[in-house]
Amino acid sequence: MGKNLTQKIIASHLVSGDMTPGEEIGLRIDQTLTQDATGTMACLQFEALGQPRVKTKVSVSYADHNLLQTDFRNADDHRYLQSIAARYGLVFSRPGNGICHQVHLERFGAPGETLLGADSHTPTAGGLGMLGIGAGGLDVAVAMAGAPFYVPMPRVVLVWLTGALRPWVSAKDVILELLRRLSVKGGVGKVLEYGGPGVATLNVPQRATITNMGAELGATSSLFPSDEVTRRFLAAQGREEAWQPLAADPDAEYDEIIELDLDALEPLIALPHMPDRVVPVRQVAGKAVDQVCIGSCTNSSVVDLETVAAILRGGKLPPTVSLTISPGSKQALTMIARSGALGDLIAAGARILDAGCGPCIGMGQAPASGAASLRSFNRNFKGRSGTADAEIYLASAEVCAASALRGVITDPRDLGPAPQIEMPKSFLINDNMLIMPMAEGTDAEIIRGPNIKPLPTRGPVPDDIAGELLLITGDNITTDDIMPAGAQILPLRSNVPALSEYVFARLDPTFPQRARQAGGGFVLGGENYGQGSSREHAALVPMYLGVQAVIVKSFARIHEANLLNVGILPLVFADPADYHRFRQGDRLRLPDVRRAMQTNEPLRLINETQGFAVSLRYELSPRQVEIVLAGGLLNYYKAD
Ligand code: MIC
Ligand code: SF4
Repeated sequence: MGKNLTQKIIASHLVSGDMTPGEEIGLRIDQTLTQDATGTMACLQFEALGQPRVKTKVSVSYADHNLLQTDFRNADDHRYLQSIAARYGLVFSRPGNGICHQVHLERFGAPGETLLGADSHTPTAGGLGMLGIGAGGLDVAVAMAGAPFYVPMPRVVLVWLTGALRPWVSAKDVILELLRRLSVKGGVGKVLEYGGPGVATLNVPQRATITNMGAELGATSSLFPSDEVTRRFLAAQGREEAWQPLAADPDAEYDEIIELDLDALEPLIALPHMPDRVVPVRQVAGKAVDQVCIGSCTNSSVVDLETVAAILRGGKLPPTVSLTISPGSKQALTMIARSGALGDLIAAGARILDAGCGPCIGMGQAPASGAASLRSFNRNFKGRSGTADAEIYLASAEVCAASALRGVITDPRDLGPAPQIEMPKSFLINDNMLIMPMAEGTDAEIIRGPNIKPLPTRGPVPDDIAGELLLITGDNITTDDIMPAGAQILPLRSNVPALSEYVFARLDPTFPQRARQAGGGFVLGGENYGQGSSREHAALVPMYLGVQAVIVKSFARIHEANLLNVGILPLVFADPADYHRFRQGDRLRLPDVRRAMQTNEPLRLINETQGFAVSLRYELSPRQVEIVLAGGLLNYYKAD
């Protein structure tokens, strides 16, 4: 039996386990990426591991999220990251060089290699045939130290593409269509592997838009073959030597097959407040928009920006619309500056922001109260923009540009012929914003500002856990709900005590105080708990507040791993109906935890207030049980 491409890359990096879906496998990691919102913690953890130098082929530390620098804190974090990179052998990508995923695709990605990133959109690299997986900072720190990354062997879904995109229909519409069909939990435990005759019609920036937003499906990764199109992209980046052809065997088997006819797609849009609330643009056309934001790791390549410029050329924004453009990389920004497209954008009235994440993570450009904001981004979770009652819509760069011009949500097909923008034959290469590490053995000084606080720690999990039920959440709770980001909070990512004031801030601002008063306790959740970002802070900070166990109907992969990495028990109701029997404030007890978990028995959760008990399961390998019982991954490694 032939292998699919996912199995081929996994097989060539397998260090433990067998490739049965759901079973834990250990993977050798070739490259890592971290960014400044997850990277400070990952670097503190790397320091705690006591290794002299990173052991990967390439590890890059990006500064792209925290670019507002409203006070000393962002700048201090960046200086710390830069000094760590110099000392331990990481490449440092300076603020202004661009968004980690975009820059990594341009300058580092390599077909057939593995990339572990402390950011959920790491699968963007799948546009190049590289297996990119998102993880918590600690998992990435451990991979930087040369240890394998453990993940359940994914089921592999073939997305069979036929036809070609019609004018004004874009790669964003491909992934929005998949979100419409599969929902935000439809990809959990899976890799989406693209195949079929439609693949060759998509260039690498288009493929990367699709693999990027596969994260919103909850997928472990998304992957395109490496073909002639990939070779041309790498050659245009001056990196043809990184190319190798890669494809599934003709007789490869898949766990599932989805057919998607590119010809049949039309412009789509995600309605507030979930990326899977997708409808055709024409269904909401005519709705007024107050703000349009173009950029993010989904849609900020030079091809996207040239397309937007072509649509806006000679036009003028209506007085009701504010338009911002955040380029994905310095490369993309320099290229539109040289081509004149930047001038067209500015002339039309666009505001040009730093090459970075910007409004996507709520670092500036919070919309006005109750405003409608249309964005070419990947997430529209409630409140993430910085304005609790703003309505955020997600669509392609084309739909965004057309709507900005008209002041209302617009199907771009109404604008007449579509601009034809080809991928450049050669990209402008200038790596002067990448700082190479110092030679091994150099005693580079590590510079810590006052905002960088020590890592919180905890002891092993006790045998008997009792406490209060602190909060009951619903389905699809995101890590933005658990540990919000944005301009006020993001600068605190290396300061857990300060961050702890904001845990669950959007769901229940009294949570931190109640958790402190109760000395910690339990949290209950519904389906797909912890979806979205990879931020380990959504586990680390609740641990700091004393949360002992999170009990849900089902977990999102990265968050579940982050919980056990900090020693919080990630538990699942054996009977999901039991979720409804609990009330906030109930006194709960988990007896006999260590013995039961060491012998792989279900746990019993006793509700002492209401006088009943329910059964709980956990989907953890024996290795993961040891980690969580040790009180987390750092304790586990230190005990080694
Ligand atoms: C996001 O898009 O939510 C982020 C910010 O990039 C996160 C990482 C983080 O919280 O730092 C992600 O997607 O993993
Ligand atoms: Fe940055 Fe947004 Fe991409 Fe996250 S999703 S890496 S915040 S651009």
